[in-house]
Amino acid sequence: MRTAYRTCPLCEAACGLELTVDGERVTAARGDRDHVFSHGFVCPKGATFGQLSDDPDRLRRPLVKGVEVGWEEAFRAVRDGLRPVVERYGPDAVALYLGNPNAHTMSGGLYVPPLIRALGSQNVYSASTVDQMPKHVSCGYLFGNPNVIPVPDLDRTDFLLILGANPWESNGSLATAADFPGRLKALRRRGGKFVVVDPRRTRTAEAATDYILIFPGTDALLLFAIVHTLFAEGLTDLGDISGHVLGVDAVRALAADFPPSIAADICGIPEDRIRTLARELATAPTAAVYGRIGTCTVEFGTLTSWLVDVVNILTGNLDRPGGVMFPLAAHTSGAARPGRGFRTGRWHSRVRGLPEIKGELPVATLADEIETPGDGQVRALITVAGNPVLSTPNSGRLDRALSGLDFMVSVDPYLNETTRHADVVLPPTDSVRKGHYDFAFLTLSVRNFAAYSPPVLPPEPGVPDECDLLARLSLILSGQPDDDPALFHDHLLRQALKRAPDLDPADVTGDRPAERLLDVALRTGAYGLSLRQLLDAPHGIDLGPLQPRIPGVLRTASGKVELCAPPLAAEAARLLASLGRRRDDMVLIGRRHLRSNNSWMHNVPALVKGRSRCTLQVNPADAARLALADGSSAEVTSRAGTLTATVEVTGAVMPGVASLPHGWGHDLPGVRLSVAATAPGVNSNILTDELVIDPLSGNSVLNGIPITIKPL
Ligand SMILES: Nc1nc2c(c(=O)[nH]1)N[C@H]1C(S)=C(S)[C@@H](COP(=O)(O)OP(=O)(O)OC[C@H]3O[C@@H](n4cnc5c(=O)[nH]c(N)nc54)[C@H](O)[C@@H]3O)O[C@H]1N2
Ligand SMILES: Nc1nc2c(c(=O)[nH]1)N[C@H]1C(S)=C(S)[C@@H](COP(=O)(O)OP(=O)(O)OC[C@H]3O[C@@H](n4cnc5c(=O)[nH]c(N)nc54)[C@H](O)[C@@H]3O)O[C@H]1N2
Ligand code: SF4
Ligand SMILES: [Mo]
Repeated sequence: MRTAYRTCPLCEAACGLELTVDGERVTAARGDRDHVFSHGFVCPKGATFGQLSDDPDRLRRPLVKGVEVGWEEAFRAVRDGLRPVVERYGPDAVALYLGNPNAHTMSGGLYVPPLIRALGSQNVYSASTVDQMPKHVSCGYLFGNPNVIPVPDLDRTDFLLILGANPWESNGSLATAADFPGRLKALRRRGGKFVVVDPRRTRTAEAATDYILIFPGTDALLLFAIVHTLFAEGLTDLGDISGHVLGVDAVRALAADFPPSIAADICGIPEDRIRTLARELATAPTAAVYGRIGTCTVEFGTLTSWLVDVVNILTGNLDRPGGVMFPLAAHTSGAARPGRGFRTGRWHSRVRGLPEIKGELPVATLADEIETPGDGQVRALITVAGNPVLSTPNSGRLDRALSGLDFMVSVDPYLNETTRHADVVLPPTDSVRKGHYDFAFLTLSVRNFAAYSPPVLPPEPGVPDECDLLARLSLILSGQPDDDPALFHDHLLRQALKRAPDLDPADVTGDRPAERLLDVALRTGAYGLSLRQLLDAPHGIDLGPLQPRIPGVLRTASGKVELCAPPLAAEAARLLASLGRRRDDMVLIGRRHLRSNNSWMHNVPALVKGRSRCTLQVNPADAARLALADGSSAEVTSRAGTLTATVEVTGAVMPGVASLPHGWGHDLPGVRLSVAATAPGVNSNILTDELVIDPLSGNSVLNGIPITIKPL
């Protein structure tokens, strides 16, 4: 028996785990009390870390047409499947879908970008367009770099406004904060306040100083009304960054059209409450506005995400302690560079003409590209760590489209709703045998820190690491011999060293390819750290509270914060034009549960035991009106599809709103998830509509879906 320390890879909170290892098994996982960031916090998911490795349904060997084969045979099948498509139809005929766990693996951070380059296809899709793309786009326009996203300074703020996020269950997103609930409790203990805006009285709302119910999809109006009030009452004060901001008057002009009197009715929030919210934000010693899924996965997602930061900027809270700030991760240099600004639409999707954003196309149009014949039709698909059949809109249609592909390969540990369509499934080694560094989330952390976890167990002989898998896929796609991934690893290291001319290659250390790449990034990074230093610090290295970074962080053409980019002004006009629309009688929103993780942890017995959580929540008033009894079945219909769900009558959702979680529906044929199959639930994305997107980001609209509900 021994103890090992490792960062939890299961959500964005990046907690330190203390693992008990008995031979080849992790028998227990608890919070690492000495961790510099999480201080012993662990949630029920993290506590099951070892059980994922033990899951008998987890694939350990590759599958070709559902049959277990050796690794070389599997790669031969991939080569034989992909090469002819590329050679006959060109690279655009191969699409790539990247799922969420790529943000939680080193292979995702280091080997996915070169995989995309090796593929050379315009058909790159990811879970980002069912998630945070609106925030990337709004920050791209504001700051010139879509990956520069300010996070709420949770530990120092006096007033936090949370819109469309439920960190009590999700543990936070686009704000890495281990023990987010604990940090919110500390905020209140030090005399601060936090207010939650949500159509559902969530656990976060219950713990808040105050919560405000809002009709789904209307946050842009609420925020515009706040901006209107700030100007009308002379409450704007940009503070120290005022010399670095352009476009304040243009925003003032836009906001003139959106007084609280207009927002009140549509949002369902009294005018006075909107005004006091504006005053609270402006007069608190420090304040931060934070928006997440409920502000992104809506029709005006980019506009809403932008308004979140407009309020932060106008109240003087951008880039100051207690406001919203830019983290500085150890693998990034943080050096000031001139910028060229942000733009989208370097290419367009073939069928719907949707603009490219950050090198990808909206996943809402993947089925179009597969189903529509013609030049450039998608005929083969690679998925890496994704389950789009459960997680993307009108997934019933995508499910059918996938069966029409010539070839599909998935890098995934499970035979699930998506990978059952794959000709070849390549299972990655499980997390216990992977090293871990959070390339994504350390750039979003509410406090700067760094941590690296070496693999807890050594590699199994003859089993490739996930970096090897992606290296071999890249070699296949670029038409090179693929049997030796080391060729690719060396190529990446040479490229990294070329970008680091001051670094002596002989100084670079690391037992594995990913470790050497990390070492280069750390040594050339903002703090001059090294892999060795992180290996010597199993509980992480604290790098202190967030520091102001304007103007060095900006990459706009002007070198300033560009508050009112033309595409956003045009969206404001579209919002204004939408005001006359009739409100839908009943709309669907999602929700998350602490013991769930999108679609893929429903096979862990400890997490799914007890009452089914996949219920359709409706307000008692709607239940009475629609004759829906608690526990009964109801048929739910949208433009995209129909499903049957179990009704849960609860005052937690506001009238006119129903809530169904996503990631369920594990009863499709060919799926090998024996625990999940015992309580499969239903797939809420049967109902979401692939034709309605946030135009600036291509993001799917997953909240506020018009539905009808009928008792069965
Ligand atoms: N209606 C609705 N739909 C939603 C959402 C919503 O709120 N409402 N949320 C959206 C959001 S925010 C997201 S991020 C997406 C998620 O969408 P996806 O990323 O498509 O789906 P996941 O359920 O996260 O599936 C992750 C897959 O990765 C596999 N996996 C796990 N670990 C690893 C690993 O280490 N390596 C590899 N190669 N594979 C691994 C799992 O087996 C699973 O197949 O869903 C979106 N869909
Ligand atoms: N336990 C658990 N944790 C997770 C995940 C999980 O599946 N389970 N998924 C992870 C992932 S990939 C992500 S991206 C994060 C997401 O992290 P969060 O954004 O915190 O996740 P949600 O719980 O979906 O919170 C979204 C909230 O928005 C509300 N909402 C819906 N529509 C609207 C609207 O129009 N306006 C407003 N103001 N609110 C609205 C919903 O009621 C819900 O409470 O969670 C991560 N953590
Ligand atoms: S909060 Fe997230 S990172 Fe922390 S233990 Fe739970 S799943 Fe893991
Ligand atoms: Mo997500």
